[in-house]
Amino acid sequence: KMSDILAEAVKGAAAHPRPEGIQFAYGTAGFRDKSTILDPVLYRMGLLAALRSKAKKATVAVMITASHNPEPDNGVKLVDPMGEMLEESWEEHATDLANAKDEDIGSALQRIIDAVDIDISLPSDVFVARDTRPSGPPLTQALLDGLKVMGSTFTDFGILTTPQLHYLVRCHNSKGAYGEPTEEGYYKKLAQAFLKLRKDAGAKKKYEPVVIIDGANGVGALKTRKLQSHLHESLRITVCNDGSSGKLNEKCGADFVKVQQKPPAGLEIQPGQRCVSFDGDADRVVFFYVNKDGVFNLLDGDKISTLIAGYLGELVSASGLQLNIGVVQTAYANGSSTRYLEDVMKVPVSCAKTGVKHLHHKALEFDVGVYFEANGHGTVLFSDQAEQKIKAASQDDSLESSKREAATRLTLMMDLINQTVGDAISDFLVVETILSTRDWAAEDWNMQYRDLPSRLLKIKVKDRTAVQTTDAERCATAPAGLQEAINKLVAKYQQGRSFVRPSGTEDVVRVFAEADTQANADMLAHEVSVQVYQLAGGVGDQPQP
Ligand code: G16
Repeated sequence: KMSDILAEAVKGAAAHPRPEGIQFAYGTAGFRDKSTILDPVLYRMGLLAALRSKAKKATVAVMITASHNPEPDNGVKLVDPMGEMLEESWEEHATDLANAKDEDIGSALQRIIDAVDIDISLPSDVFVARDTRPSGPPLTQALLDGLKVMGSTFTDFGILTTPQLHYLVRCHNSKGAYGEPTEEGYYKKLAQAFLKLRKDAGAKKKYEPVVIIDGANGVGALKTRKLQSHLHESLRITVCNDGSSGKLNEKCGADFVKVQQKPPAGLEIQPGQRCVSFDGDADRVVFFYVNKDGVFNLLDGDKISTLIAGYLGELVSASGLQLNIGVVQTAYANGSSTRYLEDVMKVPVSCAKTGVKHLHHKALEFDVGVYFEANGHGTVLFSDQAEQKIKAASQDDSLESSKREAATRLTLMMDLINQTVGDAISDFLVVETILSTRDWAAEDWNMQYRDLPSRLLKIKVKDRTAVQTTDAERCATAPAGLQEAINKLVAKYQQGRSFVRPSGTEDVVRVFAEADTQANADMLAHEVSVQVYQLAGGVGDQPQP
């Protein structure tokens, strides 16, 4: 009975009391905070996940991770049946429930049930996984308590990468059409596609099948080891920062490498050696190398999307299919990448707000939508129609063999790409495939266009919601006067561009700037930071250059 379930939910909250005076918010990637205060949030997300499953009449998933954040943090995000991010209208329900007082949980649940019109008597089923954080197991327990109170069935997969969980729930709900719903099935699907794409590889002059992976001391390292045996001798991978000594994300991982613009600790790198950094839950990837003069070169999400869009574009034309390809970026995309895509490659580019869900939506507008955040989070979406056309062409004996072969390669690329969400392991294999096909070293790839120097800073303020933005975060609407100040500063610099936005995963305001030289990008970022500090209620000392 409904009243019994609600009463049980309230009773269950006694073991997961909500601390006074904290407001939780479902942000860019779910809830993120110090792990020590998240227990009540996890319990409540157990309750919510069961409701979501009932509402969708399908299995949903819950991932426990704080991804790129430091090890003491943790977080939780819900995954919808086809492996998408939780539908946006439910973020409010999640926030409401997370903030409900223990005794008010019943009425908070009732509000959601009424608003969405959920039949509570339906069954619910939830897939659960976590990253390698030590706080993961107790937080999983809190989540499972919530699920049990709701009478939900569940499968706890233990430690997985975030994209693996997205993959599993899609496989399960598509009744295997997307792949075998097991971790092994994931490795098999990717490895089979990868090995087939390598078959006609031929002799290489520049591409070397040797790569070093920085696993951020997290789950990506563990899972890459598992993948390795499936790849046989096709790729020689050395996994560093595998968690055997260092701390998660500390001086390593994709976020560190991207923001600091330098190699992670724990790697011994030869000039030209291709290196790869994953983040804490392996949904982001960036590449880098050090040239013979010792200069660090980053190949970030923008370089990855340009590489992929270029290659898929070639395959589509070679197949003779009429499919439009577009790229989705955020305001963080390097200005050179946008210009290169639009002016040289003639590919349409759209700009979305930060957060994969926003990019994902926009990418759906194309037959083949390539979306990447500069930080390395992204993937490719093929519309159902595109997928059907490609598959049909690959089996059409009446087509010229070159067209059929191009279509066949496209089907293999579709298998290699995790279309549910950005996936470091899958994206890494996609890039390796393209580099090998093109016979490119990292340096050749990097030469496609030259990045404008940029700088990303973070500023602590009393309340980060004081900063508000519009136009895909490129323009600040609050606090008053901030955008005018930014405009004035930007005008001083050649090729200057800058914007600010409140982070959705950390308690800071982010400041981005790019300009003609590194010194200018640094100075512009600094000057804008001072404005944020002064106008948006900076905390602590004023930023120093
Ligand atoms: C998350 C989101 C990304 C976002 C990043 C930073 O990444 O999934 O879309 O770019 O946070 O977001 P913000 O600037 O709002 O803090 P991850 O890898 O930490 O899950």
